[in-house]
Amino acid sequence: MSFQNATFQLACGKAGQLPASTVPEIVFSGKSNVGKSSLINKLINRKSLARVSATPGKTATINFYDLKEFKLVDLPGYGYAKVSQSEKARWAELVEGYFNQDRRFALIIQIIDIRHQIGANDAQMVDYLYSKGLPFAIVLTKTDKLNKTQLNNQLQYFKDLFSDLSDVMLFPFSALNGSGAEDIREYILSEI
Ligand SMILES: Nc1nc2c(ncn2[C@@H]2O[C@H](COP(=O)(O)OP(=O)(O)O)[C@@H](O)[C@H]2O)c(=O)[nH]1
Ligand SMILES: [Mg+2]
Repeated sequence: MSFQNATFQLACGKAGQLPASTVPEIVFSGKSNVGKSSLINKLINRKSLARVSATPGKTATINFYDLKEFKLVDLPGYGYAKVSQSEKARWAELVEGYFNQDRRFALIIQIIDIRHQIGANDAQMVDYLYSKGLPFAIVLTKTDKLNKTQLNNQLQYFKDLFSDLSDVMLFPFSALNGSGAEDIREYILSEI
């Protein structure tokens, strides 16, 4: 199994149109603009297979990337303030519709910006994953934006925050310099 030769499979905007789950799925969840697409591109060594956007709130589809033995699934981002009520409802229907299906959820990667305190939406998402008994790990992204002291402080903050979730892994990561990518790849392969 490897991260080579990923292909884009499809973008799906409706839960009823999701493709059947045939192989294990690695799911990427997080706030708009947190760096989901950048993480996916780094893991598969591609510059821009997953679309990286400077404007948050655009991707309201679930995107599937095919790696033969498993799939990477890019969920639409949440928490973008300018999104309408009806767009929010559509997001919830799509994401809950996805998680309520009988699928092969190998690992959910919850991505959080390491620079800030956890947002209400992020905490809610972690609670949701936990309460559904889904296997998940946390990736703390944009580490390149902090100096060493800030980085250690934020790592400790998140370790303390998630200390109740004893077996949940935390991975610091930077899409800019790639640090953390190999650990995340290894962990994903160990969970498939
Ligand atoms: N410095 C830095 N910028 C990042 C990192 N990850 C993502 N970005 C930037 O954050 C913005 C949003 O990234 P994107 O991957 O599109 O986020 P998504 O909306 O969660 O898919 C883009 O401008 C990226 O270049 C990172 O680790 N370090
Ligand atoms: Mg994206």
